[in-house]
Amino acid sequence: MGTYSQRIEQAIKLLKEAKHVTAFTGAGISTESGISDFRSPGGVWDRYRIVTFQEFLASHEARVEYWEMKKELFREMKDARPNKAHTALAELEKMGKLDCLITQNIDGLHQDAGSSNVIELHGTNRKAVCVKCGKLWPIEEIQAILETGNLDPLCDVCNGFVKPATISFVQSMPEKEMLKAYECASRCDLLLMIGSSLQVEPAASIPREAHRAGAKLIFINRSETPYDFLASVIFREDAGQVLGEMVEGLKKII
Ligand code: CNA
Ligand code: ZN
Repeated sequence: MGTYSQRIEQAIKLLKEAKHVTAFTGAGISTESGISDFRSPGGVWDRYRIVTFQEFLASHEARVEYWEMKKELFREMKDARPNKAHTALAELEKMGKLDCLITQNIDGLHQDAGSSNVIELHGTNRKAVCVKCGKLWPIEEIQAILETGNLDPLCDVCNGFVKPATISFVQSMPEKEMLKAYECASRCDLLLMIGSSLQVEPAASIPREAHRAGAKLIFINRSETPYDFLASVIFREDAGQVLGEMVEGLKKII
């Protein structure tokens, strides 16, 4: 793997040489902002069962169970601020060095950090949507309803079920976003993969697609992934530190 400083140097060199850089992020980029990731023990996800989209549509009990979990997650996300890793990606974009930012996250922290071209593959927790007519609300409005004790809010237009504007398990992926993401993956010559266990499909196919199309890959992830063998440089160190140093290093040589 090489020493840390060798890998940083190598990553900065790849970044400098690349013409089209795409970043692909997962829950791990937000842990340093205080939001638990999916697989680490003790997080929200550890304490609640996953309610699938079909279950959500089928029963009142499932919807209540779902919203209970979301209420806790909102609490965690409410005070979260972008960390060094989010800021570094926003800076790369401003330097003209990042074409696309594809995220599996639903926390909105990339946008808070100043990134403007964000492809949200799994939707956003910042809004709620009626599953029947598509009406959207800022999440705060629905949160206020939940706080009154109503854990199965209904649409005021069509009486449909209201759900956060995220993609649930066994719900189909947003077509437009997936297409854009594949386009970015196949066009880039360098892909930065940050904070994803790459266990959720089809999102995990994005780095595979970039590799197939000839791009080099840099992985910044605390734990192993099934696709580590595709990466030219691998960091197990924290995303904030690594991305921070990469971008600082790049600034000095361009
Ligand atoms: P995951 O499966 O939890 O993987 C996260 C990965 O990040 C793990 O392999 C960790 O080792 C690694 N990691 C954690 N912290 C750091 C760090 N500071 N630096 C480097 N690596 C770190 O998460 P995925 O994104 O792969 O799973 C996909 C799901 C989880 C997506 O659908 C997300 O929408 C969903 N999710 C999103 C959020 C969020 O928006 N912040 C939080 C939790 C889950
Ligand atoms: Zn409606």
